[in-house]
Amino acid sequence: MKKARYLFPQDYMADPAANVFNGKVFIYPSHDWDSGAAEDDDGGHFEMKDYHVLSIEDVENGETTDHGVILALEDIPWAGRQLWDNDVVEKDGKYYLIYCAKDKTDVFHLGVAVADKPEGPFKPQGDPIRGSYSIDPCAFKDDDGSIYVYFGGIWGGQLQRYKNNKALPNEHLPEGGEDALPSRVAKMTDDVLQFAEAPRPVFVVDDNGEPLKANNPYRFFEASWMHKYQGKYYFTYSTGDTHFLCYAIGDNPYGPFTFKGVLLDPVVGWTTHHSVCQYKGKWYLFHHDCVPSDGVTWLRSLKVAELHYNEDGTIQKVISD
Ligand code: FUB
Repeated sequence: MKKARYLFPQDYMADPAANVFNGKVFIYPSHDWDSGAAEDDDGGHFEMKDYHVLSIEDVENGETTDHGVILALEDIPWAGRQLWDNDVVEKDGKYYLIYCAKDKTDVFHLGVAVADKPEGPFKPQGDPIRGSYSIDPCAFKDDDGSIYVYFGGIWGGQLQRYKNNKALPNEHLPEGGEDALPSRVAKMTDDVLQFAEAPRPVFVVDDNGEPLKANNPYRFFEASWMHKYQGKYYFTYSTGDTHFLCYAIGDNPYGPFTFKGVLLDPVVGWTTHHSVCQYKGKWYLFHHDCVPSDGVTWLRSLKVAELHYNEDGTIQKVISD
Protein backbone atom coordinates (compact mmCIF):
# COMPACT_ATOMS: atom_id res chain seq x y z
CA MET A 1 0.00 0.00 0.00
CA LYS A 2 1.68 3.21 -1.16
CA LYS A 3 -0.61 5.92 0.23
CA ALA A 4 -3.08 6.24 3.11
CA ARG A 5 -6.64 5.94 1.92
CA TYR A 6 -10.07 6.87 3.22
CA LEU A 7 -12.12 3.86 4.25
CA PHE A 8 -15.70 5.07 4.47
CA PRO A 9 -16.45 8.36 2.70
CA GLN A 10 -20.22 7.82 3.07
CA ASP A 11 -20.29 8.96 6.73
CA TYR A 12 -18.24 10.68 9.43
CA MET A 13 -16.61 8.22 11.80
CA ALA A 14 -13.54 8.39 14.07
CA ASP A 15 -11.42 6.58 16.69
CA PRO A 16 -11.21 3.31 14.70
CA ALA A 17 -10.58 0.14 16.74
CA ALA A 18 -9.62 -2.46 14.12
CA ASN A 19 -9.72 -6.16 15.00
CA VAL A 20 -9.50 -9.31 12.88
CA PHE A 21 -12.43 -11.68 13.46
CA ASN A 22 -13.46 -14.59 11.21
CA GLY A 23 -10.90 -13.64 8.55
CA LYS A 24 -12.09 -10.04 8.10
CA VAL A 25 -11.13 -6.70 9.62
CA PHE A 26 -13.92 -5.29 11.79
CA ILE A 27 -13.63 -1.60 12.61
CA TYR A 28 -15.42 -0.23 15.67
CA PRO A 29 -15.46 3.59 15.34
CA SER A 30 -17.10 6.49 17.11
CA HIS A 31 -19.99 7.80 14.98
CA ASP A 32 -19.61 11.54 14.46
CA TRP A 33 -22.47 13.88 13.56
CA ASP A 34 -23.21 17.58 13.76
CA SER A 35 -25.27 18.00 16.92
CA GLY A 36 -24.96 21.79 16.88
CA ALA A 37 -23.27 21.75 20.32
CA ALA A 38 -20.68 24.49 20.80
CA GLU A 39 -16.98 23.54 20.66
CA ASP A 40 -15.21 23.63 24.05
CA ASP A 41 -12.17 22.15 25.84
CA ASP A 42 -14.42 19.50 27.47
CA GLY A 43 -15.36 17.96 24.11
CA GLY A 44 -18.96 19.19 24.35
CA HIS A 45 -19.06 19.07 20.52
CA PHE A 46 -18.66 15.26 20.51
CA GLU A 47 -22.30 14.31 21.19
CA MET A 48 -22.26 10.83 19.62
CA LYS A 49 -25.35 8.70 20.18
CA ASP A 50 -24.73 5.32 18.57
CA TYR A 51 -22.08 2.89 17.38
CA HIS A 52 -21.82 1.16 14.01
CA VAL A 53 -19.44 -1.61 12.97
CA LEU A 54 -17.71 -1.67 9.59
CA SER A 55 -15.97 -4.64 7.97
CA ILE A 56 -13.52 -4.98 5.14
CA GLU A 57 -11.87 -7.95 3.45
CA ASP A 58 -9.44 -6.14 1.15
CA VAL A 59 -7.85 -3.37 3.21
CA GLU A 60 -5.72 -2.14 0.30
CA ASN A 61 -8.48 -1.65 -2.28
CA GLY A 62 -11.79 -3.10 -1.10
CA GLU A 63 -15.15 -1.61 -0.22
CA THR A 64 -16.04 -1.14 3.44
CA THR A 65 -19.35 -2.63 4.58
CA ASP A 66 -21.44 -0.81 7.20
CA HIS A 67 -23.36 -3.33 9.32
CA GLY A 68 -25.48 -0.56 10.85
CA VAL A 69 -26.17 0.40 14.46
CA ILE A 70 -24.83 -2.14 16.97
CA LEU A 71 -25.56 -0.20 20.16
CA ALA A 72 -27.48 3.03 20.79
CA LEU A 73 -27.36 5.44 23.70
CA GLU A 74 -31.08 5.01 24.36
CA ASP A 75 -30.54 1.27 25.01
CA ILE A 76 -27.94 1.76 27.76
CA PRO A 77 -29.73 2.11 31.12
CA TRP A 78 -26.94 3.99 32.92
CA ALA A 79 -25.69 6.27 30.13
CA GLY A 80 -26.60 9.95 29.74
CA ARG A 81 -24.69 11.15 26.68
CA GLN A 82 -21.52 11.08 24.56
CA LEU A 83 -20.72 7.59 23.29
CA TRP A 84 -17.01 8.09 22.65
CA ASP A 85 -14.33 5.57 21.69
CA ASN A 86 -14.95 1.78 21.94
CA ASP A 87 -13.24 -1.52 21.20
CA VAL A 88 -14.26 -5.19 20.91
CA VAL A 89 -12.55 -8.36 22.12
CA GLU A 90 -13.54 -11.99 21.50
CA LYS A 91 -13.54 -14.73 24.11
CA ASP A 92 -14.93 -18.27 23.70
CA GLY A 93 -17.06 -17.25 20.72
CA LYS A 94 -18.62 -14.20 22.39
CA TYR A 95 -17.80 -10.59 21.54
CA TYR A 96 -17.42 -7.96 24.24
CA LEU A 97 -17.80 -4.31 23.24
CA ILE A 98 -16.12 -2.08 25.80
CA TYR A 99 -17.08 1.55 25.42
CA CYS A 100 -17.19 4.84 27.31
CA ALA A 101 -20.06 7.22 27.94
CA LYS A 102 -21.08 9.90 30.41
CA ASP A 103 -23.56 8.78 33.05
CA LYS A 104 -26.63 10.85 33.87
CA THR A 105 -24.52 13.14 36.08
CA ASP A 106 -21.98 13.77 33.29
CA VAL A 107 -19.25 11.53 34.71
CA PHE A 108 -17.48 9.23 32.23
CA HIS A 109 -17.38 5.47 32.89
CA LEU A 110 -16.66 2.35 30.85
CA GLY A 111 -19.42 -0.12 29.98
CA VAL A 112 -19.61 -3.60 28.42
CA ALA A 113 -22.10 -4.94 25.87
CA VAL A 114 -22.10 -8.54 24.63
CA ALA A 115 -22.91 -10.17 21.27
CA ASP A 116 -22.70 -13.58 19.59
CA LYS A 117 -21.22 -12.12 16.40
CA PRO A 118 -18.70 -9.34 15.67
CA GLU A 119 -21.40 -7.46 13.77
CA GLY A 120 -23.66 -7.47 16.83
CA PRO A 121 -26.24 -6.50 17.94
CA PHE A 122 -24.63 -5.91 21.34
CA LYS A 123 -26.65 -6.17 24.55
CA PRO A 124 -25.48 -3.68 27.19
CA GLN A 125 -24.98 -4.51 30.86
CA GLY A 126 -27.25 -2.52 33.17
CA ASP A 127 -24.39 -0.74 34.97
CA PRO A 128 -20.92 0.49 34.07
CA ILE A 129 -17.82 -1.53 34.97
CA ARG A 130 -17.38 -1.15 38.75
CA GLY A 131 -14.57 1.26 39.57
CA SER A 132 -14.25 2.49 35.97
CA TYR A 133 -13.72 6.11 35.01
CA SER A 134 -12.54 8.31 32.12
CA ILE A 135 -12.57 7.34 28.42
CA ASP A 136 -11.02 5.54 25.43
CA PRO A 137 -10.94 1.82 26.28
CA CYS A 138 -8.71 -0.52 24.29
CA ALA A 139 -9.30 -4.24 24.94
CA PHE A 140 -6.15 -6.31 24.40
CA LYS A 141 -6.08 -10.12 24.47
CA ASP A 142 -2.65 -11.51 25.25
CA ASP A 143 -1.32 -14.83 23.91
CA ASP A 144 -2.28 -16.62 27.17
CA GLY A 145 -5.92 -15.49 26.75
CA SER A 146 -5.80 -12.82 29.48
CA ILE A 147 -7.73 -9.68 28.54
CA TYR A 148 -6.54 -6.24 29.58
CA VAL A 149 -8.34 -2.94 29.19
CA TYR A 150 -6.28 0.23 28.74
CA PHE A 151 -8.14 3.50 29.22
CA GLY A 152 -7.95 7.18 30.13
CA GLY A 153 -7.93 10.63 28.63
CA ILE A 154 -7.28 14.08 30.07
CA TRP A 155 -9.24 17.36 29.73
CA GLY A 156 -12.77 16.37 28.58
CA GLY A 157 -11.86 12.73 29.26
CA GLN A 158 -11.77 13.57 33.02
CA LEU A 159 -8.64 11.55 33.96
CA GLN A 160 -7.31 14.55 35.96
CA ARG A 161 -10.23 14.08 38.35
CA TYR A 162 -8.74 10.82 39.72
CA LYS A 163 -5.77 9.71 41.79
CA ASN A 164 -5.14 6.13 42.96
CA ASN A 165 -8.50 5.23 41.35
CA LYS A 166 -10.40 7.59 43.64
CA ALA A 167 -12.21 10.77 42.62
CA LEU A 168 -10.35 13.86 43.89
CA PRO A 169 -12.25 16.65 45.65
CA ASN A 170 -10.52 19.04 43.19
CA GLU A 171 -9.08 17.87 39.88
CA HIS A 172 -5.33 18.12 39.35
CA LEU A 173 -3.75 18.33 35.92
CA PRO A 174 0.05 18.07 36.29
CA GLU A 175 2.06 20.91 34.77
CA GLY A 176 5.68 21.73 33.89
CA GLY A 177 8.17 19.25 35.37
CA GLU A 178 5.58 17.17 37.21
CA ASP A 179 5.14 13.59 35.98
CA ALA A 180 2.51 13.45 33.22
CA LEU A 181 -0.78 11.73 34.01
CA PRO A 182 -0.51 8.10 32.93
CA SER A 183 -3.06 6.00 31.08
CA ARG A 184 -4.48 3.08 33.11
CA VAL A 185 -4.70 -0.68 32.59
CA ALA A 186 -6.68 -3.40 34.36
CA LYS A 187 -6.95 -7.13 33.72
CA MET A 188 -10.55 -8.20 33.13
CA THR A 189 -12.44 -10.94 34.99
CA ASP A 190 -12.92 -14.31 33.25
CA ASP A 191 -16.42 -13.25 32.14
CA VAL A 192 -14.96 -9.99 30.68
CA LEU A 193 -17.61 -7.92 32.49
CA GLN A 194 -15.59 -6.34 35.33
CA PHE A 195 -12.07 -5.29 36.31
CA ALA A 196 -10.33 -8.21 38.01
CA GLU A 197 -7.98 -5.80 39.78
CA ALA A 198 -7.59 -2.15 40.63
CA PRO A 199 -6.45 -0.24 37.53
CA ARG A 200 -2.70 0.39 37.41
CA PRO A 201 -0.87 3.39 35.92
CA VAL A 202 0.77 2.84 32.52
CA PHE A 203 4.08 4.66 32.64
CA VAL A 204 5.74 5.91 29.48
CA VAL A 205 9.39 6.44 30.42
CA ASP A 206 12.48 7.88 28.78
CA ASP A 207 15.72 5.95 28.14
CA ASN A 208 16.70 6.49 31.78
CA GLY A 209 13.47 4.99 33.08
CA GLU A 210 12.06 8.40 34.12
CA PRO A 211 8.34 9.00 33.44
CA LEU A 212 7.71 11.61 30.74
CA LYS A 213 6.86 14.98 32.27
CA ALA A 214 3.71 17.06 31.80
CA ASN A 215 5.55 19.61 29.63
CA ASN A 216 6.85 16.96 27.23
CA PRO A 217 5.00 17.29 23.88
CA TYR A 218 5.06 13.48 23.58
CA ARG A 219 3.38 12.71 26.89
CA PHE A 220 0.17 10.65 27.07
CA PHE A 221 -3.16 12.45 26.61
CA GLU A 222 -5.73 9.87 25.33
CA ALA A 223 -6.41 7.07 22.79
CA SER A 224 -4.45 4.13 24.27
CA TRP A 225 -3.84 1.13 22.05
CA MET A 226 -1.86 -2.05 22.67
CA HIS A 227 -0.44 -4.51 20.16
CA LYS A 228 2.25 -7.14 20.30
CA TYR A 229 5.07 -7.43 17.77
CA GLN A 230 7.79 -10.06 17.98
CA GLY A 231 7.07 -10.72 21.67
CA LYS A 232 7.24 -7.04 22.71
CA TYR A 233 4.31 -4.93 23.91
CA TYR A 234 3.73 -1.73 21.92
CA PHE A 235 1.76 0.95 23.74
CA THR A 236 0.57 3.63 21.29
CA TYR A 237 -1.34 6.78 22.19
CA SER A 238 -2.33 10.31 21.29
CA THR A 239 -0.64 13.36 22.78
CA GLY A 240 -3.90 15.34 22.47
CA ASP A 241 -3.17 19.06 22.48
CA THR A 242 0.19 18.52 20.73
CA HIS A 243 -1.56 16.25 18.21
CA PHE A 244 0.93 13.40 17.72
CA LEU A 245 0.47 9.65 17.75
CA CYS A 246 3.41 8.11 19.63
CA TYR A 247 4.66 4.67 20.55
CA ALA A 248 6.55 3.12 23.45
CA ILE A 249 7.76 -0.46 23.93
CA GLY A 250 7.66 -2.73 27.00
CA ASP A 251 8.26 -6.32 28.07
CA ASN A 252 4.85 -7.03 29.61
CA PRO A 253 1.28 -5.68 29.38
CA TYR A 254 1.67 -3.45 32.44
CA GLY A 255 4.83 -1.67 31.32
CA PRO A 256 6.73 0.50 31.90
CA PHE A 257 6.97 1.36 28.21
CA THR A 258 10.03 3.11 26.89
CA PHE A 259 9.22 6.02 24.59
CA LYS A 260 10.44 5.34 21.06
CA GLY A 261 9.02 8.06 18.85
CA VAL A 262 6.27 9.56 16.77
CA LEU A 263 4.10 7.27 14.66
CA LEU A 264 2.04 9.98 12.96
CA ASP A 265 2.52 13.76 12.76
CA PRO A 266 -0.50 16.00 13.41
CA VAL A 267 -3.34 15.54 10.94
CA VAL A 268 -6.04 18.05 9.92
CA GLY A 269 -8.45 18.29 12.89
CA TRP A 270 -7.83 18.68 16.62
CA THR A 271 -7.96 15.00 17.59
CA THR A 272 -5.78 12.15 16.43
CA HIS A 273 -6.66 8.57 17.29
CA HIS A 274 -5.84 5.14 15.91
CA SER A 275 -5.43 1.39 16.15
CA VAL A 276 -2.76 -0.99 14.90
CA CYS A 277 -3.66 -4.36 13.44
CA GLN A 278 -2.05 -7.16 11.44
CA TYR A 279 -4.03 -8.58 8.51
CA LYS A 280 -2.96 -10.94 5.73
CA GLY A 281 0.69 -10.58 6.72
CA LYS A 282 0.82 -6.77 6.73
CA TRP A 283 0.54 -4.24 9.54
CA TYR A 284 -1.78 -1.25 9.30
CA LEU A 285 -2.41 2.01 11.14
CA PHE A 286 -6.12 2.86 11.19
CA HIS A 287 -6.69 6.52 12.04
CA HIS A 288 -8.81 9.55 11.14
CA ASP A 289 -8.55 13.13 9.93
CA CYS A 290 -10.88 16.02 9.08
CA VAL A 291 -9.87 16.75 5.48
CA PRO A 292 -13.21 15.66 3.94
CA SER A 293 -15.18 17.93 6.34
CA ASP A 294 -12.84 20.87 5.56
CA GLY A 295 -11.35 20.74 9.04
CA VAL A 296 -14.49 20.47 11.19
CA THR A 297 -12.96 18.79 14.22
CA TRP A 298 -16.05 16.81 15.24
CA LEU A 299 -16.68 15.45 11.71
CA ARG A 300 -13.87 12.97 11.17
CA SER A 301 -13.18 10.42 8.43
CA LEU A 302 -11.55 7.01 8.72
CA LYS A 303 -8.24 6.26 7.03
CA VAL A 304 -5.77 3.41 6.81
CA ALA A 305 -2.04 3.35 5.99
CA GLU A 306 0.47 0.53 6.00
CA LEU A 307 2.88 0.38 8.93
CA HIS A 308 6.53 -0.64 8.47
CA TYR A 309 8.81 -1.98 11.23
CA ASN A 310 12.57 -1.67 11.12
CA GLU A 311 14.84 -4.64 11.89
CA ASP A 312 15.35 -3.37 15.46
CA GLY A 313 11.59 -3.24 16.16
CA THR A 314 11.23 0.52 15.80
CA ILE A 315 8.44 1.76 13.53
CA GLN A 316 8.76 4.08 10.55
CA LYS A 317 6.67 7.23 10.78
CA VAL A 318 3.47 6.98 8.74
CA ILE A 319 2.83 9.61 6.07
CA SER A 320 -0.94 10.04 5.98
CA ASP A 321 -1.28 11.99 2.73
O1 FUB B 1 -14.28 10.79 19.76
C1 FUB B 1 -14.30 11.51 20.98
C2 FUB B 1 -12.94 11.65 21.53
O2 FUB B 1 -12.10 12.36 20.63
C3 FUB B 1 -12.20 10.35 21.76
O3 FUB B 1 -12.65 9.64 22.85
C4 FUB B 1 -10.82 10.88 21.86
O4 FUB B 1 -9.82 9.92 21.81
C5 FUB B 1 -10.79 11.84 20.69
O5 FUB B 1 -10.54 11.17 19.48
